[in-house]
Amino acid sequence: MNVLRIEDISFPKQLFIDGGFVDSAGGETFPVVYPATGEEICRVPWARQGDVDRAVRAARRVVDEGRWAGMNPHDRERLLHRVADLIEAHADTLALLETYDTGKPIRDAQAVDIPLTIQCFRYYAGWPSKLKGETIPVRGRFLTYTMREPVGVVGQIVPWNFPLYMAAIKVAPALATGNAVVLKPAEETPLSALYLAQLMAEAGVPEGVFNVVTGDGETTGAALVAHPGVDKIAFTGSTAVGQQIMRQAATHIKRVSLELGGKSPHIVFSDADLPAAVKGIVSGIFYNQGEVCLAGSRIFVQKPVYEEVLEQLSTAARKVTIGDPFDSGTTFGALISEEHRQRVQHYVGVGIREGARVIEGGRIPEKHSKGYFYEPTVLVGEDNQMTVAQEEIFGPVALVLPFETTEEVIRSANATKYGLAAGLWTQNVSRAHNVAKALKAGTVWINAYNLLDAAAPFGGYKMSGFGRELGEEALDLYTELKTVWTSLR
Ligand code: TXE
Repeated sequence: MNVLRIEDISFPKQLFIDGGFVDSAGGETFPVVYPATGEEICRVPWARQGDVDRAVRAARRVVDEGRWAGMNPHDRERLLHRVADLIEAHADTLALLETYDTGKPIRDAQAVDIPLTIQCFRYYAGWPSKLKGETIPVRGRFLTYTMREPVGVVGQIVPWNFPLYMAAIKVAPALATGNAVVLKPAEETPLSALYLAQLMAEAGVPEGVFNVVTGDGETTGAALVAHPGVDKIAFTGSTAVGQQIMRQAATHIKRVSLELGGKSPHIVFSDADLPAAVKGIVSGIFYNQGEVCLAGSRIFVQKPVYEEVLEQLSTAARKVTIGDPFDSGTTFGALISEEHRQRVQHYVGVGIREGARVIEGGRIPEKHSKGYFYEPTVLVGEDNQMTVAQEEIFGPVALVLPFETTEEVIRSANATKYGLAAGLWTQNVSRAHNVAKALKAGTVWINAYNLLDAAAPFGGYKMSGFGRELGEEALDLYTELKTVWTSLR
């Protein structure tokens, strides 16, 4: 396949602050690596505290002058639609950047990351003119009403698994509700956020409304979290960093919303449509190389169909096409980094030591000596307390556990510190809804898995975080509610 190269795509690989592309004040940069070869493809600025401060001050001015929130809501809608149109017009380039940054198959970037991003911007583009308050029937002669106001300056810190889509989930509702944003993409995957900045400028989004600072977590991300000019932090990433952010945010009682890790149960009852269930399991754990917070990584299978599911799952895992992400036939790309691949491999070793058995994968594929590839892996075990049943691996490692009764599987499924998502397969409608109700998870899929829609809220229970992104609910994350009492005497 004749592939565009990164050099062919011209856009400034610089920080985007106050409507312009600039270098970091100290001129420092860091490399962007293509995970499928391990090669450096370009460098981007490393924003230090001073650069973050410049971005926050630009956003602060927008908020203090009311330039964005005060705009006619219909004009804000038009601008956000224009951003969506431009993303659509540049879809091929953005998909390519996502693949270069993440090592994911280009077909996934084209079919999922970019369309979901466009849908997200379109969905929130419709909201500015619909942000209504209420009148409240209080005692006596008062007119009491509520109105929504933007939170102000929002710092948004996103991970590397779906770089542009994770940004869109946060940026689109924040801008729709009149906030100014400073976005920090993950250090592994900064390119699509910078490209988005260019599209924002082209669409005519006013200066300072949207800013991007590239850099690592410990300096750039932490500077954003600590900055007193930031009113809210929206974060997606590891639970450990989420905890750190919550602690730091306490200093200024900064608003925080967190979308963190998961160890989602995926349950197959013996009356399930097994071929469909196995397809769901494969997508649940191997899609995006398992680097998905929603990954269905604990697969509970009812005993009468346990052996059959294992067999079908092994066959399906062997059929996954690992290879060059730019090859349109590739369904499984590289992991994000060598460090991450080692983490995945370490977990497989721990699983084996704790009694799990590898029935598929568990190795670095020989064919792919360059790049950070790892085979789709299926472990079987008995014990839901094993490390690999409790800790998020964030890679292509399925753990299959047998169960007998519905009560037992509900108990095991909920016996985790996480609560992001869950899936279940059965043809019994009552069981499906009873189990869905009993599962402690923010999203439950019945006879389906891995579905998202801009209109459907999504977020976690327990240590998977709090706050709901997407849907109407995300508007709550980016607005303050003001109550006004007026005496009518
Ligand atoms: O995440 P980090 P990492 C989980 C997954 C994965 C593990 C580690 O289990 O294996 O986390 O991945 C920024 N202050 N998830 O190390 O460190 C960082 O720069 C402010 C689940 O990549 O949490 C990046 O932009 N920001 C997850 C973002 O946080 C900080 C997606 C995520 O990085 C910071 C990613 C700090 N102190 C990883 N430290 C999901 N829920 O989808 C880091 N960052």
